[in-house]
Amino acid sequence: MRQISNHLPTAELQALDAAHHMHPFTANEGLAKKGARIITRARGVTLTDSEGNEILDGMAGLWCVNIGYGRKELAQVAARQMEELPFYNTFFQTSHVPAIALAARLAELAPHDLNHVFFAGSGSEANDTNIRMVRHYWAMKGKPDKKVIISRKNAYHGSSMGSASLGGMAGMHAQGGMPIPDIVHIDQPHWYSEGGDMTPEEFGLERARQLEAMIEKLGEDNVAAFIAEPIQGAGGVIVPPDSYWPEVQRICDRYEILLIADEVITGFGRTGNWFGSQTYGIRPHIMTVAKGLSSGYAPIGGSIVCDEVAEVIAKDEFNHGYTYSGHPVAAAVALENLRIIEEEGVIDHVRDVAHPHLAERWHALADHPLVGETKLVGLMGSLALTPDKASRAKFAAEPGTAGYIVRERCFANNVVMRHVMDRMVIAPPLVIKPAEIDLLIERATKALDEAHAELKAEGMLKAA
Ligand code: PXG
Repeated sequence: MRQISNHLPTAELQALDAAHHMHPFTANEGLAKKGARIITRARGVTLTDSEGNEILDGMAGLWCVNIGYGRKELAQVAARQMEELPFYNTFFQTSHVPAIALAARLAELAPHDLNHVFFAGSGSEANDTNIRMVRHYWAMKGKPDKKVIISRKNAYHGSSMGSASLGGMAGMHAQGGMPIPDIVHIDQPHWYSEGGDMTPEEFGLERARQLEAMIEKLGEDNVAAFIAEPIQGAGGVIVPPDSYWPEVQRICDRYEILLIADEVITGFGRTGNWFGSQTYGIRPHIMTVAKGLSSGYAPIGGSIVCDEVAEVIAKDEFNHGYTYSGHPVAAAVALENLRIIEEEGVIDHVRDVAHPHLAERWHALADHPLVGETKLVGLMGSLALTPDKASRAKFAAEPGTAGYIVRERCFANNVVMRHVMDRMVIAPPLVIKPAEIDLLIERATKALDEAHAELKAEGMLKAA
């Protein structure tokens, strides 16, 4: 068998990649012509590619490497756990120490009475668990008609049939027969794009009250739950107006429905607290977690469930589970990651050092001719690209064209920033230092300047 290693020439790796590897969310034919960028190693907040470029990772991998790359403690814990017990299941009345310890730790960390954990291998799987769990909960309570889950347009909850149906991505629904039945979507609290002449506060209330209107329309007896990300991540880091979450909470308290907070991105320090629900004063019945739970070092996710729901579900066999629910190696890695976050004061660093420093630099980008607004909560931020700041105009070009150009200029300047249509987003590792933030901003500014010049030269600074 031929060895494929980091030491092969980039072109050869790219050719093998193009021949055999189907990339997620990618037009693979186009990528094959261009060749994928190949990342070979990483330390702290810095990636190295197969050409030796050092790239500042403004996205923490995929919103997940919260403690940064290259922490040997996690590698050692994984190796030790693999030697001791690489796998055992948690079905058939068995358990093991890593799953027990991680569930107990999550119960400690999670707010209120979120004391029970159903493990999964990813955020998508965890949200599939949630669909089945909330419907089964109501059936167990003698209300089998309470099945509908209300979600939001432009939400992202995963890529499996269930979780992608919860999500509100039209492009995903268009492929493969989604959404599955009994999932409906209300509008998102995206003031910049959809707020028109309303103030953000008025708009936040209006969007929250769509939840109430939808519950009334469907009938409370038919609604199982509302699911939402405290801050929409993949949708473009859409920070809701301050009026939004208190009103949603009021509505959830008034009606007999469950609230699911999808904390896959907002969990584990991203917003400056352990959970985004704490940042927004939300009291969910279930929290979805993944990503930052292990800082991406091992695939693991889960649903953290309140006493009432867990107690009802416990009365009968819940016919659901994954081979890798509570995988011992992933659970041990997650525990070590949580130890580091706590003992090294990573969340205090976000709140007291990294956020204030980044906020000052990030919001200054609002003066750039291409930037319409800047948002930052903890260490998740976004900026809107616009051809006309005053009117919050969209570009005349196909949506996403300007964003793509900025992203390409970011890569060329050795910084990773993602674009979501014509919004740029960042979510760097939580351990990022002030000097690294300065470098991120310096490179991002250069990318914005170059993109601005390119858009101008191509006559693309026209409003729609
Ligand atoms: N919920 C939320 C809020 C997420 O952001 C998932 C669930 C699904 O998790 P898994 O582990 O199944 O991927 C996510 C994942 C992007 C991007 O382009 C974002 C995610 C995944 C892939 C790409 O921003 N978020």
